[in-house]
Amino acid sequence: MKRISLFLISAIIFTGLVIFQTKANADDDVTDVTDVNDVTDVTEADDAADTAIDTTGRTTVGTNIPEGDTGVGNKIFHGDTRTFITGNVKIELTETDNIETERTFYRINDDEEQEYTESFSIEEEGMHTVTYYSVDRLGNREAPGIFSVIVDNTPPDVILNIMAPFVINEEMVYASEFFNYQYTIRASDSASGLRSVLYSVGDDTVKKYYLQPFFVNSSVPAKINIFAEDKVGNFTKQYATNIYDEDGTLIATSADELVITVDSTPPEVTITADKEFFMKGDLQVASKDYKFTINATDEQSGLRSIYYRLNDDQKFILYTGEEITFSENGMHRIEAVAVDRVGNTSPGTTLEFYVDTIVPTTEMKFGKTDAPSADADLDSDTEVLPE
Ligand SMILES: [Ca+2]
Ligand SMILES: [Ca+2]
Repeated sequence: MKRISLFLISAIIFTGLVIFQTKANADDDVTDVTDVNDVTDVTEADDAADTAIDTTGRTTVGTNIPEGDTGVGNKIFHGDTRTFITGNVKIELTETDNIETERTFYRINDDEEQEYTESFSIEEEGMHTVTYYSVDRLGNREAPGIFSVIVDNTPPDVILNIMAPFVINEEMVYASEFFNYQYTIRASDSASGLRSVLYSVGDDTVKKYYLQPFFVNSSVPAKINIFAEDKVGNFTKQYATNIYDEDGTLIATSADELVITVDSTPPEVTITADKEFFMKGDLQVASKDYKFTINATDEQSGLRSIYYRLNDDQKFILYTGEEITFSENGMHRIEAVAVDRVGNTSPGTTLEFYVDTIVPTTEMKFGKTDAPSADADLDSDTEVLPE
């Protein structure tokens, strides 16, 4: 019978170390509850130690994300049913015997059995079974211990999804300096599992990612640094990028390849009458037959919509190409704004004019005739000669 203890001291020394302890004493007690508890305790201690060494250091606000794109870790992680290590973790076999142990042997999977002389590691990823035993001076041979570990050298997979209401117009991709880009990080680790995901926006402080999208206001996508770590300390800063428009259409898989043109120019709006105004001094005068239309153009992202209001209206309403006419006599005003497809709104364009509906009035009176008349003598400009 054998007894296996698993000690994790990776927190104390730089390289992780798994120790399988073998006892050549055949009478020794078997797996007892205490051992299980010990393992559990050690796992917790390991987690705590990991926190002390790595996670805390990295999550502290203002800490930079470590250099390097990827790295193979050196931690040991006890899952509910399985133990994970990396190719960097050293496995050590220690033996005890009541008299004296002679030699210890081990075998990895179905490989050839070898004598144990120093700690070893398993580079190859996947599930491995280590079989080990010792023989004492008197030829007593321990029943082999078997322990399975899963080697995980692969850092988490990370995808950054960027979404914004991009506009594609004539094969150009337009954005606005008012855009709030939405960033979602998807990280997963198929072996030991994900421990944590940290990110920073440009040179800003490092934050922990809590599965919630975050938003950054900018004209083009911000540089996002992502640091994802699995439970055995493999980390990655490399990630795939998907850039989507608001409808969820994938428009690029790299922020570098995507050429974004920032449209910061609102549409230009014109309000026109179908006939020329009659000018009375500076006053533009129209009749009730004048028909007004509103036009807007945007050379970049394109026009989205036009809104207008008349006279003292409080609210703008959507303009849908209708002809606007006025039947009331007096001053009138048309005010229009236009919005382009990335959301730039033009300042108000106003046209003021007078609509004249008042008909002329004509009076008839008798004027002077060329022939002198009796009345003519009374005209002031007629010189009345003295008698
Ligand atoms: Ca992994
Ligand atoms: Ca524009």
